[in-house]
Amino acid sequence: MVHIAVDIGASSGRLVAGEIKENKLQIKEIHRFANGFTEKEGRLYWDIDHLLVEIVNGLAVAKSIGYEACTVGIDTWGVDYVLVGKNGNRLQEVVSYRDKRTEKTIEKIIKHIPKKLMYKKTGLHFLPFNTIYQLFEENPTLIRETDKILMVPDYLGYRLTGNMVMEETIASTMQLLNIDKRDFDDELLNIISVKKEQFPDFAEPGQELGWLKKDWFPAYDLPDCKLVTVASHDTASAVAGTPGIGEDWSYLSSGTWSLLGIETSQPVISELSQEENYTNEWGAFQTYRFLKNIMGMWIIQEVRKGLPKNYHYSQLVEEAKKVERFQQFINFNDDRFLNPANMAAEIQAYCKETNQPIPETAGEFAGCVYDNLAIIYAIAILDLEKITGKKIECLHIVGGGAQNELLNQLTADVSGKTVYAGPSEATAIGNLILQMIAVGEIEDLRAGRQLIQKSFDIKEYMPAAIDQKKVVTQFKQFIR
Ligand code: ADP
Ligand code: LRH
Repeated sequence: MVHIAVDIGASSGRLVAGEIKENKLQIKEIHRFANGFTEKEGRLYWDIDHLLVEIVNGLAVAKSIGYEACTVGIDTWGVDYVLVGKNGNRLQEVVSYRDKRTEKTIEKIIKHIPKKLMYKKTGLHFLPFNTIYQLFEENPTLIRETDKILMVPDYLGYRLTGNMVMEETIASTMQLLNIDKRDFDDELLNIISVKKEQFPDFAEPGQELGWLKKDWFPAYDLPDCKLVTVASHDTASAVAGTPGIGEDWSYLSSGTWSLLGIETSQPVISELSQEENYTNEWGAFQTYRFLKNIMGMWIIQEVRKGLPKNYHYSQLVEEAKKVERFQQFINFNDDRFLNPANMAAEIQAYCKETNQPIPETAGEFAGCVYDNLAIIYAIAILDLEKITGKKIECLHIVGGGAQNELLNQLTADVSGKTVYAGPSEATAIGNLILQMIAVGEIEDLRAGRQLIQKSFDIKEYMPAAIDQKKVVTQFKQFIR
């Protein structure tokens, strides 16, 4: 049977068809489209209606190439949501998590509840854009008019089937769930004046969502699609699609964000994990994603926008290879890089302030981004080992960024760990694997990961001997 993954990240979306043939998972990208937010009257919004149209366009492509019937799963980026009124309509445009409205909201919320207690209850990292802070900043009248708050992938599923759920992996990114109760935390809901009834019932990955209402889209010739809830948070799907075997592997889901962590069966909540801002998001099959959000490819995406020439990412990698390594040390995880007006200028300003060489060319910018990301990844692995007391043997890099062989090698070199890169479409693959488990084509996640291992080309990068302590120490001088 054919399955279709709808995977929408912050920079692009795609529909990927997958089926098992000759004991291998075969995938085919059938539709791809750009994603991004735009500014309207000082606020940043996603174009959610356009995303819906692109999904339907992609399903029409599926039909045109001969897929008559399939299952479909949707995953998207985390934290953002849609307010839906009593008549089922969207009450406002979907605000992007990079909007500045929540810049100071963590401080406001922790006046109502100690940070430590909030971390203990939720296990979630403190990022200014978590759903809890966004809802706190919403117009109270609009919140009162809201019948249901739907996370983005759940809203898209609703617009295709008419059925509302709150899939648990994406729900966990809200920082509103109590990790012990595995339900909403009443105290946190009270603080933001939102009622539990304003969310739909929880759903787990693998549950049936419903049939695509083809008659809602009369202009299209569509296949018969049964929608299945997958791990609707893209990072949860990416981890499900990472071919780690055994116990000692870590992952880096490398897209707009770099999410570096381990899969655990229990949350890890300690003073140290809070101090280093590690999170425990919920994964498929009651696992946890103990990970760190690292600013990631967003930095190069934003630098690229401002370059005089239109560089392909692979060209930027080639340019970066030509420059000397470790010319600047920049903590890209600093909030100043979350959404500056001009990323290249922000990097230059930082270098000037810290008396470091100022990048000018495409290669110098890309080189400085990749060098520093490699160091940040290496530090994140060291911290993971320190927090968990676990020895990590290797790092699996998946996502679009896994195609960056310079960064893969640098990451191996600075971390001293063996890096395995690929698949670059791990998120869509994880989405497909969960659909296949749901219909009984694959037994479990472990079998799914073994299938990925044998179906895709995974590149190995062995660490070269470099003085990793020196670069890490030099870098740490610049962490505020
Ligand atoms: P998201 O799902 O968050 O939108 P992706 O997983 O699609 O992100 O990854 C996008 C990133 O992958 C780009 O920002 C870019 O840095 C990287 N990338 C894509 N193609 C290549 C390539 N050929 N070489 C190196 N990096 C690439
Ligand atoms: C990656 C991601 C990440 C979230 C961020 C908002 O796409 O879902 O896991 O923290 O977007």
